[in-house]
Amino acid sequence: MPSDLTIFYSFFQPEFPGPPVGRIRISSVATPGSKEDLSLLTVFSPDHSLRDAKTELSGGELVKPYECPARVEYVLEQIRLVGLGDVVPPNAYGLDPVLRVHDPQYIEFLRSCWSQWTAKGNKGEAIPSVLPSRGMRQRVPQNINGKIGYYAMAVETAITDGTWPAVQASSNVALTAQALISQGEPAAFALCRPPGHHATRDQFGGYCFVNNIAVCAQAFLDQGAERVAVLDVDFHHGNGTQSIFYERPDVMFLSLHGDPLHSFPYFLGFANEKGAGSGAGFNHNYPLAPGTAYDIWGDALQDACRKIEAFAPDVLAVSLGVDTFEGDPISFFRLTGDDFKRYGTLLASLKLPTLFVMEGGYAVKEIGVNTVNVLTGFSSK
Ligand code: Q9C
Ligand code: ZN
Repeated sequence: MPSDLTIFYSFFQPEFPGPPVGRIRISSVATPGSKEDLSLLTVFSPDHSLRDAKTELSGGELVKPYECPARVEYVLEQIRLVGLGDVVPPNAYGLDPVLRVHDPQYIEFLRSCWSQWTAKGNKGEAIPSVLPSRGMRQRVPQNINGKIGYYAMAVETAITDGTWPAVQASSNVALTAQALISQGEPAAFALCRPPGHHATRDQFGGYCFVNNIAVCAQAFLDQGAERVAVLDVDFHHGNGTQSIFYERPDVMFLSLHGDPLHSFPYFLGFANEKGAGSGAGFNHNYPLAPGTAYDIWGDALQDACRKIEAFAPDVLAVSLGVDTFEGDPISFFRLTGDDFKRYGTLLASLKLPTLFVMEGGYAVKEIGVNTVNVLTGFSSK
């Protein structure tokens, strides 16, 4: 078990905090010794379960959220079953790395939203009802019912009692995996929950609050990396990540997703969004039609990989959502279990230090197999 990870890539600062202590060796479920040790480290926190909303606004009803605690427990179970590698707890990084990509007032809103909401006598979970839409002023109201609309990019996602501590745990999970890579691990998996890629500098929604992968990309840069590629393979466009880095040439963002004409988030993710200012040419969207299977999806990924190679980043960060699965209840792609393994292997051919960050995936019973298929496809020689 490596507790002496001292190999630093030349672009990283050696004074960065060390690896987590007290690694957990996951006990065997199958016959001992029967499993390959694929040696891909996972970072996980049980505090994800504090995010346990009762409601999501869906089709005009308040339903049980698709983004539920069982999701990552299934992934963890599959990691154990296949012997992917050690599972380690997160370190606490505080808010500084989060505030490198998020608005301080927004973070203060996330922290205090639930207490302000309940103090107003609201009976249900905190959901916005009025947003600063076309023609309205963009200023922060004082009333929490207005404030929550100001800070929302969509209204399906309720803020609840345990949301903020779970969000903090999620970003710590991501940053711990990021640190492992900065210290020389060739790859690591941040088993984050809640997810992050829809969260902008100052908006939550689409089940996301803090943009974990954007926080990590910025952390790599702050530690000396010159270029980071963020590849988003979640079914949905990573609007938050795109918008955070849209005017920057040091982070290339590439996203394969359901065409926003037909799918959430509807208002961003089109092919002609190429970046702006000095970021022009560093944003690449692949909007894909309903029914897209691996023949088309895999070609788009190949194209994205060629762009990543030309960019020559120091590190690759993958927004890993498996809602591209054919059985996903809220999405319209047709990837099979085997397809996840295939594209994991394709990503390994880039031969880059690679950080995987968990995003979506709502076929809960299959989410473990699909997610771990990407990681074993990546790790298998
Ligand atoms: N009634 C992520 O995958 N729309 N977020 C849901 C279901 C929101 C997805 C529609 C989808 C958000 C991280
Ligand atoms: Zn998604």
